[in-house]
Amino acid sequence: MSVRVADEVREALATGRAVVALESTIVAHGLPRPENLEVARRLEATVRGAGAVPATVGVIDGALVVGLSDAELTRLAESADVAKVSRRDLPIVIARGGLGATTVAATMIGAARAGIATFATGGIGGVHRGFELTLDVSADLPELARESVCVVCAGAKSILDLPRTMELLETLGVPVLGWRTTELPAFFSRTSGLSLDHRVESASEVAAILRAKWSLGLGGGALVAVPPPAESALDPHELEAAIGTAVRDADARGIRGKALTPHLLAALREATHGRSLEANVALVIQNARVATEIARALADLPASAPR
Ligand code: PSU
Ligand code: MN
Repeated sequence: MSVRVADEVREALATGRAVVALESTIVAHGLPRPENLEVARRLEATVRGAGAVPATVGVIDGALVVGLSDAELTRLAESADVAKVSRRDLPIVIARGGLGATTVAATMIGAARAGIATFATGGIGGVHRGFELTLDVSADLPELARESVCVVCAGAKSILDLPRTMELLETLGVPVLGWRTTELPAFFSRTSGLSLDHRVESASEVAAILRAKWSLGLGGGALVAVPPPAESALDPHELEAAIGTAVRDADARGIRGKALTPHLLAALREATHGRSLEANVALVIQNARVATEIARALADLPASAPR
């Protein structure tokens, strides 16, 4: 069996308790050591503290694991060569018995197979700047159209082409809900200049929208976009120059494909010194809290309601 669901997660799901999925690419490739492991543990503790069971997803010795143990989480955070696993990579890493960190796309697949409907992350992948030449569009976007999982994020980083990312989400039929906002957040900053058509005020509102979507037979996910905490948010104008430089540098050095996102993240971290890391940690923790509220609201829906 290539999917392994942790006992605690399986029992929680069987008894109708709230469960929140978490990804591992952010741990292995998105955050520097040793903070990555600390953040991964804090995320799980946040979900627990808010009243749900956390299920971090990753590939361990060829199994797609939903609900990593602390030892497994440590392996992903500390090992030197952890594969970055998206939809296309899953069968290969599994067949070869490998170790891998799952992207938003692959984490959605794991969550969906286990029956988890809520997932918290930092930012999703999207349409890259210059995609008209490279066709670089993250596999996260089509996955959002495919798997019935609600993804709670802080929008996406402006290393991406955010207007085109929004267009593609619309085409794919993915609802994007602004969490107490009518503007798409851009991960480090609360603003992107892009307005959202739908604002939600509460977790029960999100749960009602998900129920309506899924009971209509409209499979696929939804995005809840949560603005990062104001105290640690960064100035978008300041970021723009650093992003421009990082994108041009990656292009000049021929960095593309799955290496591009981790490269841009690292370049941005350097350009902003420690402040981007602090902002990053604060926002994922907040997203884990919001996702837990949503998971609890979904678990509280009458049992007859389809999920
Ligand atoms: N964006 C971030 N931080 C991240 C990622 C994206 O701000 O850690 C990770 C997520 O795991 C996401 C993946 O699913 O990068 C997207 O990679 P790609 O663009 O190669 O699809
Ligand atoms: Mn890509």
